[in-house]
Amino acid sequence: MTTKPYQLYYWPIPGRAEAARVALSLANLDWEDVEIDGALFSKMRKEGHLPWGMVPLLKTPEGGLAESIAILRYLGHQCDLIPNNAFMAAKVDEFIDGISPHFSMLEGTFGIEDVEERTKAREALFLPEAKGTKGLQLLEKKIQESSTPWIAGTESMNIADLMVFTYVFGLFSGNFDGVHASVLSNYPVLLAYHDVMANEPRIQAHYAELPEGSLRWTYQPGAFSP
Ligand SMILES: N[C@@H](CCC(=O)N[C@@H](CS)C(=O)NCC(=O)O)C(=O)O
Repeated sequence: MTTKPYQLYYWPIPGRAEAARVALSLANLDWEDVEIDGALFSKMRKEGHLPWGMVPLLKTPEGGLAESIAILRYLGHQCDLIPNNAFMAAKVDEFIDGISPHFSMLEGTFGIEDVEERTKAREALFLPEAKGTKGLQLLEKKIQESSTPWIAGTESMNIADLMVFTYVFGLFSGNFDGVHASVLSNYPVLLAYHDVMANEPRIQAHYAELPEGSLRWTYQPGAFSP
């Protein structure tokens, strides 16, 4: 049993929990990364620990908190990733809410048991006009529209940047059959944004030392350089 005041429950991949993990660290909170497996997930669900039947779940001294974006908004206040100006904070929320439906790029492929079939289905997502391609194109458009280096037009990095950076580049780690890092070479604007984020001092320090074989290589500077 852990004695840490904060515990984050999620699968042992970056996925929808990575932004929260980074925020917990940037906020210098005393936290534990609880990597769940199928058995623990079923137990948590059965025992009613998951308000919406899904992970991530953050246990805090005040109680449990689900939904990755709610968790990120909560932690964002503690690591200075939410603008003080109410309008700019709302613009960040607008960005997150607007982009969210375009994010579940691999949805519908996790249940495909045959690896070849799953690989083909995912490769097809990044063909012209397909869901993954449209999602990445939309992100490039939003990056270009921003008047600052940050995705929601803020003066400094914010929770929307953390969400986009950790989730999108995490898709290309090699963990998902059929999602190839080479796809990103078609997205120079996205790659330039990767450079900005990976070199942001707090992000760079966070990912500076990774264990051998870590899926998090995608967050280091130059990760997708030719
Ligand atoms: N809107 C939720 C979605 C969370 C979600 O899709 N979680 C997946 C793992 S990435 C899950 O727990 N799936 C289990 C299931 O659907 O049975 C969030 O952002 O937290």
